[in-house]
Amino acid sequence: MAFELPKLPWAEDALEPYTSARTISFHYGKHHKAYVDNLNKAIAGTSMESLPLEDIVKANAEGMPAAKGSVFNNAAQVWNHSFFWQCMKPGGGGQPVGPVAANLAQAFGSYEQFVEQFKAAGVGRFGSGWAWLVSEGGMLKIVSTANADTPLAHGQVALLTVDVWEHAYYLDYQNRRPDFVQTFIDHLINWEFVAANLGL
Ligand code: MN3
Repeated sequence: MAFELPKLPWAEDALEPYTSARTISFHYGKHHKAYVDNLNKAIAGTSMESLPLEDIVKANAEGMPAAKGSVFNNAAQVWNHSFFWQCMKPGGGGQPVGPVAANLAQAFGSYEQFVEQFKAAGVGRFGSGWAWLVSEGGMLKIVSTANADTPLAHGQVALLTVDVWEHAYYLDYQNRRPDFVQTFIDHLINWEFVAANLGL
């Protein structure tokens, strides 16, 4: 069974004006689709064809005995993007309420400190990659990963991510990555998805 490009959780223009339909059409319709197509080509005729995506990512992570970098890169990018779309929603962002807010305050001291650290992780990632809120051993933390790397490969549970590859923002924000990350925080985060990932 080949992997399929998952449906977006909203219409391509639903995140405007914060992320344009044009950005989503390239990011989802070209970049994400290419990762799916390349993964399917890479695993065709191998024993990986019958594995769940998460298992393919973990088995091909750096340092694993049978790891293949090209399989990891495409499988992890399929997973990362499918996760990323769910991290956004029209009318999202801003300070969460309820149990998620309490979890952030407990882990980072305040919502403002969470924002500062999450933004620093996204803006400070040199080159291409991702900023994440993860849970590791029951503790919330903020990490950034390079290129296709993903918390799945490090025993961490992903709770929230923002894609900081240039293709995620260049059409709308050009070189202004900090503005994109701030806008993601203020207007796009799907806190209900984060709550679900926390088991709340
Ligand atoms: Mn991307």
